[in-house]
Amino acid sequence: MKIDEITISRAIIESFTREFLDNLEVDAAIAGAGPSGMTAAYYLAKQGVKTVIFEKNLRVGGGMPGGGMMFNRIVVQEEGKRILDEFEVRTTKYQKGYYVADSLETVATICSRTIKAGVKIFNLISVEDVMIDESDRINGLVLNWTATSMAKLHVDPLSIRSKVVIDATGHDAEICRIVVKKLGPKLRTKTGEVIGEKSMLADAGEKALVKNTKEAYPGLVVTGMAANAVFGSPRMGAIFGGMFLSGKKAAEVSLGLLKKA
Ligand code: 48F
Repeated sequence: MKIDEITISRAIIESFTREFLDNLEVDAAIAGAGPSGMTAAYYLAKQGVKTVIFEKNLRVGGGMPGGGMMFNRIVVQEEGKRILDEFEVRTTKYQKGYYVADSLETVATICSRTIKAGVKIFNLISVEDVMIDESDRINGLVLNWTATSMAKLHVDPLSIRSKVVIDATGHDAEICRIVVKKLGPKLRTKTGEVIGEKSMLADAGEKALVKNTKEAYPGLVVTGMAANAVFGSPRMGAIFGGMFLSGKKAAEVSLGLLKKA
């Protein structure tokens, strides 16, 4: 068979376009393919929820590939290990209650399991705004190519509709900040604004993470480091168990919202 360049182009464009069109209306749309976003997506898809992730970067994994200060390992505690076991990510016991995993194996395995569970991940696409209904409830995302915003090109975005949106954008809590900027200080925090994360205090940070994983605004669930940033809890560094547990809880909270919708 003689390989034809135009058939390659057609295969890529048609296949991508078909999947993008198929994800214009979904049950759950997630901003960010870090540990919390991919874990939330995985558990939602396992329950038959139509789920899509938009990741602004070229690669997935968020803060995982870099491990702790570029030592590409992550640490999880007992509860976090149970989730890694479910994904079949290998861990090594360091000492009682502390397990170490290769951060690249973790990213690759979770990403693969998440996609195979039925989640579509679109990389290189940034969430630049939310879509709202007449009562200001969030019901979708506004998207643009990351390269467009990096080049500061004046290009209008496209939108997708979703019954529930999850902010899994990490330390910057980008979607919650957009809500405050565009819709006012109406988050379910003490001030209605993003409180901002506190300095490192790993045990408290990990414990607060799951508690902070909730609906922060009608139609918007917040997970991962974004949850601690929004509700003003400490950071925790390269321990990742809380991120996986938070992702799992975000899936549960979102399922509850979907049942009510
Ligand atoms: O930062 P990230 O890994 O967030 P996470 O899931 O996990 C936090 C840990 O990695 C680490 C930590 C552990 O103790 O503190 O920091 O809470 O992943 C967030 C992802 O969201 C993407 C970003 O590129 C990253 O991959 N992201 C951020 N803003 C946007 C976005 C946006 N506006 N649109 C799309 N993706």
